[in-house]
Amino acid sequence: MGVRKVVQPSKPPHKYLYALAPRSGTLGIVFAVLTLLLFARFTHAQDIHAPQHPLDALTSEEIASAKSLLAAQGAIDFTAEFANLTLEEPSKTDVLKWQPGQPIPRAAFAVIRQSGETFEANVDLTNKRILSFEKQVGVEAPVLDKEWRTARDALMRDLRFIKAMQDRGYANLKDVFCTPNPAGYFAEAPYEGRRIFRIPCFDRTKKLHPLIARAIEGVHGIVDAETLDVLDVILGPSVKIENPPQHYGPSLANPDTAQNPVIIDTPQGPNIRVRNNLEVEWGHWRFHVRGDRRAGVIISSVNFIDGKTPRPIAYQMHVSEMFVPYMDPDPAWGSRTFLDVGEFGLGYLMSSLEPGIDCPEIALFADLTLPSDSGDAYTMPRGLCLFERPTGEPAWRHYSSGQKKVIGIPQIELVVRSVATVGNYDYLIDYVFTPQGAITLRVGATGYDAVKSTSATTMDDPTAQQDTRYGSLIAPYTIAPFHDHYINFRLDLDVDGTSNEVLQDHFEPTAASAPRKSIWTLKTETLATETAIQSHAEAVRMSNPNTRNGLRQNPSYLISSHHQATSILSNDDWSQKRAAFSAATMWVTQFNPKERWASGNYPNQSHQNLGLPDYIANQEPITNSDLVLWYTMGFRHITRPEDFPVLPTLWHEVTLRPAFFFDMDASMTFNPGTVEN
Ligand SMILES: [Cu+2]
Repeated sequence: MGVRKVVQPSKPPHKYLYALAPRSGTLGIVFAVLTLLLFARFTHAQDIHAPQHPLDALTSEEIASAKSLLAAQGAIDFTAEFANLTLEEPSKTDVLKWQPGQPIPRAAFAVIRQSGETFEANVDLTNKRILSFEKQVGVEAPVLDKEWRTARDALMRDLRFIKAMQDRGYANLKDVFCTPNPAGYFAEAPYEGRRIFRIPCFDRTKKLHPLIARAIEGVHGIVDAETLDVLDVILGPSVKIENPPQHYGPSLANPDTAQNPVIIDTPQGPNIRVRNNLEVEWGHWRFHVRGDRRAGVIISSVNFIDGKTPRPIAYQMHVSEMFVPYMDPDPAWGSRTFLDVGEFGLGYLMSSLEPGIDCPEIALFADLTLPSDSGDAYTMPRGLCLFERPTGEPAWRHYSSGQKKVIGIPQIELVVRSVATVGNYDYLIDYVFTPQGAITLRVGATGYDAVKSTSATTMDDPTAQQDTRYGSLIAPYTIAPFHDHYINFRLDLDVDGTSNEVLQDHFEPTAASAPRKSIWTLKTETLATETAIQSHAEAVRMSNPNTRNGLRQNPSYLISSHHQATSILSNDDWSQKRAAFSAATMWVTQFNPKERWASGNYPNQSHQNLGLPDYIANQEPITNSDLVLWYTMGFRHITRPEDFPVLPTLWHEVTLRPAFFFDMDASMTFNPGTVEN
């Protein structure tokens, strides 16, 4: 959506150091000094330390080196813009074989726009040479910052647009701002083969709330980003922007009740250890984290220490695509069929995390190094946070009538969080690790609803029923069109090793002898070839047929889902063709390092889905081999007044839960800690 990166000034780290330190005494001072050393290393690790792990993100020096190699060898000139410049991962086999202390091969992958064409480059950073530089035909690279601004400015200079705005009462365009949207694809002949934006505009003067501009209906522009030709100014019925009612506006946010603070604290210090760049240890968990311009955050090498043995669970987990289609046929709204990961990139849209709002004050915050459009590195301050929290619930408990007491332990979990701000929406993306060996992937949608203007103030107004056919009246003069959110996670699970298979547990109603008439029995099917799994009514597990737990059962991880809406758009709808992954809850593919994105490598203005439907087309066998499970988290958003002025964070999740993996509850060996009074 219309988007800018928000780069907030970095806050001095001592604030967090203080929060980590014991509260008083010599021990506290020693702790603070030690933590200062650790923390300084942690926050700036990627800028000042050489890579320590084959999957570490590119450092700023490596980004500079890749760009200068491309320039020195004449592959790029000063006009080149980078839609990506990120780590080219070593092969999975090499990473799995790698041991600390061994050499770390380093390579970069770049997507470059130059002279209206798109190129992919592979650069060997270790040996300082370009491995490949290839033109990509028939694709559109993700949206770049400069073209976003120039396309917007071109529209605002267009005489047809100026006249349309004057007709709507905007003699001064300073009262108007416009936000180019990725255009999607609808097979419209005049735009075929062009790189275009669709550009709606907003009134910046008569706000109902300081955060939310009001949409100027009935005019939007279509601009060629390359030539800056304004191809069309599309006019429709206008809606007069009325002054806000008296009780709406800034005063709305005044709290009328006092509240004592409620905080998360680790009074004796954190249990999280961060080694090298972003190698994390917490309880029995070990994993690696890096930032990436497209995926946002990538979690790799996830192991659980069982006794003394590290047991692999996932080689890699990250968001692979996000599809947000709006359900209003109005030409300015129906084209909003966003594929935010491929059109922009979650790392590109990342916003800094604010201590005390986004993450607890005690969280560990990491700055991330990311590539800018110019191919230079920049630092995203506090792009990631890690924190432990008590859930306020028992991990388990039982009231023993024999002992006449409650036994149990409190539940504590580790959260890895980042936020992508996509226009009006903010998506919190969490990976939550539990002592029981479960990993929950959570997406929290907040920010505010995309809004459309109406003349109706209540549902009693004569036009209100008609106006709200495709959305809800969420405030006077304000409709929020209905829409969906589909977030696909690429889950390269390796349960106890790379050779896995996917099991589907079917529940079968079965006749039973008296006194019962029926029970259900379990029938487990092993999936044979790459496939989409349409329904999640039954259990799906990633299992290892080659290893066994202490009870001689094949270990598996169960996909335990709560938000599994799938798209009900027709298959011939262009947006559905481009985001076909959204029609199935899960997809299973053979591991292939080139298959990474659910809607393909280049979803911007794509004509078809070259992602998952293409990946499974050859129906490769999936028995006892290295597999990737792709999970579509889906939710339909029926907008409501309670979404106004800001959207209370709506959480959606899926849990990867051990099943026959351990010999017993893994949290039995977890010490939740006690606080001395
Ligand atoms: Cu929504």
